[in-house]
Formats: sequence, structure tokens, C-alpha cells
Amino acid sequence: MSGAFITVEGGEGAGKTTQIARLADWLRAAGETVVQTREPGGSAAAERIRALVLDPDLSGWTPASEALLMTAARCDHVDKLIAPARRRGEWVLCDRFTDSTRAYQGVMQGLGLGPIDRLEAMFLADFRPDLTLILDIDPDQGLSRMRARQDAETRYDRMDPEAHRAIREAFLGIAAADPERCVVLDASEDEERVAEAVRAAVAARFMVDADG
Ligand code: T5A
Repeated sequence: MSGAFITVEGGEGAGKTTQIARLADWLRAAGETVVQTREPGGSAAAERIRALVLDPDLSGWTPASEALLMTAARCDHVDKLIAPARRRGEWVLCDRFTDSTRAYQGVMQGLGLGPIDRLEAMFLADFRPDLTLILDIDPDQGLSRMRARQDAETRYDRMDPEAHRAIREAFLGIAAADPERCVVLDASEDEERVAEAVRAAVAARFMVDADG
């Protein structure tokens, strides 16, 4: 195997971080080298931008400013971490990527998909994920998982329920428009069942043994 670039997407509390950790463990147990990362963030400079965009006290960004900040962070992340790891043939598992900009800034915040597509084409043409797993969950269930976790609130945790529903629909729309790349998984199941579905999707795409 020569690894792959896999992104995991979905609304708040869908279980992305949890499932990336489990998938990484499974791949490492099979002898693979895995890089786990996240967006916004993943490189030193991008983590600085993350602090800026998630700050609960900074709520005045326009959708365009936010999309540009996310893209600036992503360019640095790809350059410093993702592209080098892929050149070494490693697996890269990324918690959110361009589809989050589409869903949050493009659809939910109303910027539209055109500007996001153009930014991606201009700066990230070579770095489309090989596979995108969309963890689909009812926003109420996702948010109740987040509340149970009780960590620091980000600006996005203050969105109204309608915004969370728009994000869910946006991810389903992205998957429908790009079925070669995207697989939608039911994230409402318990952790183990979702992990099995994640492994099966990765195995099917990259022909690895899901039971291994
Ligand atoms: N954003 C991001 C944009 O607006 N534009 C962009 O371009 C990008 C890249 C990031 C925010 O930035 C926005 C989107 C986000 O709002 P974040 O803090 O990284 O903020 O938040 P999230 O990415 O949403 O990640 P979270 O950590 O908040 O949620 P996860 O990773 O989906 O969920 P996870 O795994 O942490 O699980 C949440 C809780 O549920 C439990 C876990 O143990 C945990 O307590 N859990 C389960 N419980 C029951 N059943 C299961 N199957 C479970 N799986 C996990």
C-alpha cells in the first residue's frame, strides 16, 4: 500500500476525532505509517489561525474573511504536513478539510460554493482527498454528545439549530455531487459500529483487509 489522503467530515459531535483515532490505530496495527491531523490547524501557523477563527469573542468575520482564513490555514497545512507525508507514502487522516469550508462558509453562511471551488482550484488543485468519509448524524444528537463532553465552547457551538441542519444538508449534497470521493456513514450508531463502517469503507476503497 502507498497510503492515502482521507478526510473525515460532518457536523459538531458526529464523532470525527474519535473515529480518526480508531482508524489510525487499526492502520498502525497493520504496520502502516499514519499522520493524524485536523482543520483548521495541523501546522504551527494554521493552529494560530485556528485560535483566531474559533475564538468565541470574535464574531465579526464575514463569510469571505472566514473562507480566506480557512484557506490560508489549509495552504500552510498542506505545504508543511500533508504533502510531505503523502510524498513519503504515508496515510494522512484529516479531521475536516475543504468540504467543511463548503458546508460552513459556502452553504450555511451563504458565501456560495463558487468562491470556495475557485479557491480550491487556485491553491489546492493537487490535494483533493482520495476518500472523504461523511459522518452523518441528526444535529440534536451530535450537540448532545458535545454538551456531555463539557469542554471549552467555540464560536460555532453558539449557532442556532437551523444552521446545524443546513450544515448537515450541505454535507449530504456534497456527497451526492461527488460519489466517487465521498462515502456517507450513519454516525448515530455506537462507537464500535461506526468504527466497523469506517474500516469497511476504507477497505473497500483501498482493498485492505477490514478484519486484519
Ligand atoms: N470549520 C472548520 C469551518 O467553519 N470551516 C472550515 O473550513 C473548517 C475546517 C472546528 C470548527 O470549525 C468549523 C467547523 C467547526 O465548528 P472543532 O472544535 O474542531 O471546531 O469541532 P469539530 O470539528 O466539530 O469536532 P468536535 O471535536 O467538536 O466533534 P467530533 O470530532 O465530530 O466528535 P468527537 O469524536 O470529539 O466526539 C464528540 C463526543 O461524542 C462522543 C465522544 O466520546 C465525545 O465525547 N462520541 C460518541 N458517543 C456516542 N456514540 C458514538 N458513536 C460517539 N462517537 C463519539
